[in-house]
Amino acid sequence: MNLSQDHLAIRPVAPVGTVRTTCAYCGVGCGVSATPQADGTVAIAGDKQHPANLGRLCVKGSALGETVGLDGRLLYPQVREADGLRRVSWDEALGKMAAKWRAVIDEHGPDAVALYVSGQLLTEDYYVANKLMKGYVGSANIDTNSRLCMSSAVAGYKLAFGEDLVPLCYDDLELADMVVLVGSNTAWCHPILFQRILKAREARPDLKLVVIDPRRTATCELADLHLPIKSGTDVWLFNGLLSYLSRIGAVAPDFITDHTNGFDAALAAANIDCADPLAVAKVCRIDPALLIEFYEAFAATAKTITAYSMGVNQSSAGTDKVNAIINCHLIGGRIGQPGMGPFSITGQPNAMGGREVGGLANMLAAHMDLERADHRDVVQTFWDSPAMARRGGLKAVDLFKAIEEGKVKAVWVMATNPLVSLPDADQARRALEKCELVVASDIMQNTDTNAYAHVLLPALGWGEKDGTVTNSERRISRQRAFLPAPGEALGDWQIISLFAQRMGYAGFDFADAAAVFDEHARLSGFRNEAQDIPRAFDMSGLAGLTPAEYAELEPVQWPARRDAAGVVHSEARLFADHRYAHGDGKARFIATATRAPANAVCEDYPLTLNTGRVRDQWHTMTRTGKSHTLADHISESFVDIHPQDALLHGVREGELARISSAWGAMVARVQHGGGIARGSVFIPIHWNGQTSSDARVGALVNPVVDPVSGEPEFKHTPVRIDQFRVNWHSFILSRTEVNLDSVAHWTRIQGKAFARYELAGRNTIGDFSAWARALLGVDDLDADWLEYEDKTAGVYRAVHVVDDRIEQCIFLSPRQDMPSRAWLASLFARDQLSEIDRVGLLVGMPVEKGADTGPTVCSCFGVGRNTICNAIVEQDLQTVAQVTACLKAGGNCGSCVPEIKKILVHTRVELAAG
Ligand SMILES: Nc1nc2c(c(=O)[nH]1)N[C@H]1C(S)=C(S)[C@@H](COP(=O)(O)OP(=O)(O)OC[C@H]3O[C@@H](n4cnc5c(=O)[nH]c(N)nc54)[C@H](O)[C@@H]3O)O[C@H]1N2
Ligand SMILES: Nc1nc2c(c(=O)[nH]1)N[C@H]1C(S)=C(S)[C@@H](COP(=O)(O)OP(=O)(O)OC[C@H]3O[C@@H](n4cnc5c(=O)[nH]c(N)nc54)[C@H](O)[C@@H]3O)O[C@H]1N2
Ligand code: SF4
Ligand SMILES: [Mo]
Repeated sequence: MNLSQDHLAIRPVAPVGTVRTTCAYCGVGCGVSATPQADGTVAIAGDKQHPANLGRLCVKGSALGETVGLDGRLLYPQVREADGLRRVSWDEALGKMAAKWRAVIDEHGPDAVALYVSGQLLTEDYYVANKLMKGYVGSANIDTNSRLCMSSAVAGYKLAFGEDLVPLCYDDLELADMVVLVGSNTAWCHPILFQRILKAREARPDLKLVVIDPRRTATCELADLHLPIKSGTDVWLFNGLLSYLSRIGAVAPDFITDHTNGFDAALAAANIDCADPLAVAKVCRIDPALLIEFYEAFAATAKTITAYSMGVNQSSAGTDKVNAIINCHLIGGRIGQPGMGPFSITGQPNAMGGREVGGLANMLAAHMDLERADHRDVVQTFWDSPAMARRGGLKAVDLFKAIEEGKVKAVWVMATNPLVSLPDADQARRALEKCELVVASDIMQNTDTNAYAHVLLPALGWGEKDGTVTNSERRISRQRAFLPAPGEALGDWQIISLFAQRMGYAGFDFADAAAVFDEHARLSGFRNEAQDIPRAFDMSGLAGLTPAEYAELEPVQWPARRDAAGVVHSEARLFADHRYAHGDGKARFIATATRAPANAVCEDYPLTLNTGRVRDQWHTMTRTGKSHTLADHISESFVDIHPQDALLHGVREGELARISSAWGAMVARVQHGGGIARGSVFIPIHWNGQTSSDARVGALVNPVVDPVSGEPEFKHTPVRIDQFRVNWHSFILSRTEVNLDSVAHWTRIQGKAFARYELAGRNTIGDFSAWARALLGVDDLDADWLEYEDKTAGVYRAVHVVDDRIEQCIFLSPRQDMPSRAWLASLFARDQLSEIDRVGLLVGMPVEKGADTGPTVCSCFGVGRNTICNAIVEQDLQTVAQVTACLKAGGNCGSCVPEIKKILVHTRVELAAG
């Protein structure tokens, strides 16, 4: 495969003008303007009219155009046979699936089949998948990767409010006087929301930003207060806060009496071991003065928002963490008014749409309860369906256990990559290996999960598919197609509907996405007013749209109801009337007892593994991994460890280490990021079998789950770290794929017109030149091949030049200290190598000053670390604003501002020290 062509693989398109759509990534749900160009590329800009982002985009959103190429796409249905995959027709693929499902259901009942779906499906896809399983197959064995993401938030809201309701909207973040971010690296994971908060603080410096996170993240760099609590101690912290608020009288007695239940029990539970702030500070391992400062600020600030994400949800006490936070809002009646409340920030673009359609195994469509006979009746009547699931289905982790045990015999995985993202990911592999029929719907041909699928189904991807997504503030936005469908790919809802029809089910003859949306909107209002307490999830005002109205639907928040005159009324925030969804109309305090994470460190596994995201990659990298812009910021998996722990465990910065747990092992490069506390390590979630030989962190993660929500404890696994001994280090930049068979450890990184490989090996290399030629596939002895060798030092470098242009280069050393990748990458952008470049290549460093820009800091403008450091020194820059004025860095999405700030401090300290 020729990468220089292939990574740009483009489809022939007839330009359609600018299409307004919604970003493919995070739950902020930014509006995007996409303009396909005549040359097949797509120009991307922020949609100025979208209320979530008003024209701004973060670096991932800005780079969307680099990810829509057809290279690596899954384009045709395929079936696995003894000798590999065979291309088949849709008819054959669906026929094979339907025959097996029918046989399994007939013999073992409906619970022997399952769907495992995703918050990256559109609401229309998600709705049809749920209808199929719950109303036609008659099983609730449909769960979603959102189980791994925000099921604790759902459980907490349902316990407190009686319905899964996010009470706030984004504007509230700008109206608040204090924003507390708990377990949320917002600067990197929800960058546009973070920018909105920062902008609000610029205008109103009194707005206080507090971050509660065991790591000092990029988000903390710009916070007013950071509480680096010991991981897993959030319930102590918030129970302590509840106790404190009650003690100092920061309570709203009338609100508690009139609108809530359970206060006394919750307070009593909090007082058991959290009444003394000193004791709480000790458990949380923070300075008591810091704790008191936070408690005092919280007590004094009515307009406080507590926003939380995975540091809260992904815990064996996730639901309790959520309720401990909500309790602290209920005690002061701080909810339902502008600028205040408990805010679950959702991760995926359509996590919220999944909640609307009942995407989780324990929910029913339109926020109805699977456990309630009257609700089941409403839904079944509306669907006019032959069956109805009667009890909750298997939650993700249990589902994969049941597959391994042979209880579930056929599974259909859709828009998620469980072999990478589930905890104990090797168990997931064993499960799929054993399963009689694994079907995977994806947009990519090669994923870790697809390798175990018997049937592969090609889905339309972002830019090709059409439908709606709902963001964290309940705002429904359209994703619109602006590219033609590639190969034989179909929209997920279409695939599910075709399958349902093959199963003989009526009720799936939707004409288009608009028809599915209409049915979903109608169900949300069906018999809703007749309920004692109408569900807040009601978007019936959006039912009955004409196809043109659906096509042009503007972003709109639910509830969205139509009045008698036909005007749609949408609500930005909930609970202004103090009416909650429990039978008595009141909210509930939930007693939250403290408990430590499920597994503590021990002699064999003395460190705690925390996992999460980096700024420029999305999940398992099937899409962001295609972008060279996004590859530069952090290009390899790493394990962030405190320098003293590194010393203790015999690992060194820059070198490879093996990290292992009771469940599995992986390899990553040791890093001292400066933000990690002693006793823990942090590893990103993104790298997997397609991008690295052995950097799949899911294999290590403890599969223990929260007892209420079933959400796994992704942030707390006992691990050990050991040296990963190798004899040599090497890296390659190449316009063509290389042969990695004999390499002990590798990572593949997308470059602009080349791929970069970081390699390490254990074998002894006899003939350097022969070794290099074999890896790069250059057997022509007449090739333009420059090389340098120092046999005694074990150092070797070679450059393969074709038509005066660099084609490949390889560097080998027993040590990690090799030339700058950024400088070499810049040579691939040239049509011709100059003499000075050739000299540089052989001496292994740039000869020209400034040629090495260093690793990318600002991905939007491609500004490297060295460039920033040089500018600071040479132009005596003092502030981030000056760096931005000088180099543009940080001037677009702003996500690199925390890093620029760090570099600035560091460089100025070095300058001062001479
Ligand atoms: N760049 C990027 N952005 C993304 C994504 C992506 O893949 N890449 N994915 C999206 C998705 S699906 C999601 S769910 C969100 C996730 O967004 P976030 O929740 O912000 O991201 P994470 O990095 O998973 O974890 C957040 C923080 O929780 C902290 N933490 C760990 N343990 C504890 C604890 O016990 N208590 C507290 N208080 N904090 C703790 C971690 O140190 C980490 O900094 O991001 C979304 N946005
Ligand atoms: N250790 C650890 N593990 C984690 C987490 C963590 O913090 N730590 N976080 C968890 C969380 S919050 C999440 S959300 C998950 C995410 O984990 P996954 O959902 O497994 O990750 P993705 O890479 O987003 O997988 C999406 C898949 O769908 C494909 N795809 C993209 N678009 C479409 C489409 O339109 N249709 C179809 N059919 N397929 C499509 C992609 O190619 C990809 O294979 O990871 C979880 N796992
Ligand atoms: S913040 Fe970035 S990733 Fe999230 S929706 Fe907006 S542009 Fe997309
Ligand atoms: Mo997520």
